[in-house]
Amino acid sequence: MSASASDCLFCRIVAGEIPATIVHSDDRTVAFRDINPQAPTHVLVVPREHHPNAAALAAEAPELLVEVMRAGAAVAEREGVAASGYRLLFNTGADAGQTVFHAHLHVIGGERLGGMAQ
Ligand code: IU
Repeated sequence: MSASASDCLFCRIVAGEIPATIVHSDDRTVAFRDINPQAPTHVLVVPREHHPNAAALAAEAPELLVEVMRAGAAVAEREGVAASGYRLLFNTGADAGQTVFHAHLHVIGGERLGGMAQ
């Protein structure tokens, strides 16, 4: 873990150096709209601290993983998708399609979702 990584896109969004549409922010997490949404609601929740993926986050700061999940649930409530259902997803590693190596929780919903993939 490190507080931030200068070459990490999501650290730069957290720091306000790259614009994003922020939908939630607290002292440990930030949530913003995915630039390439896969459903009507597609938000990414990230810890402010840099952890490369969800497994590292779970190992290094399990209480922060809970905060990320809690923020994801709060975003789903605010987006109006909690009652109908939504998906919380961590892609972990290249074979899963992880492209940004700062742990991020996808909050996806707003329509009937197919399959298991993002
Ligand atoms: P993945 O789980 O690592 O595949 O998800 C990365 C997501 O980050 C993906 O859905 C992108 O559309 C999204 N994203 C973004 O929201 N803003 C960006 O500047 C970049 C990627 I690059």
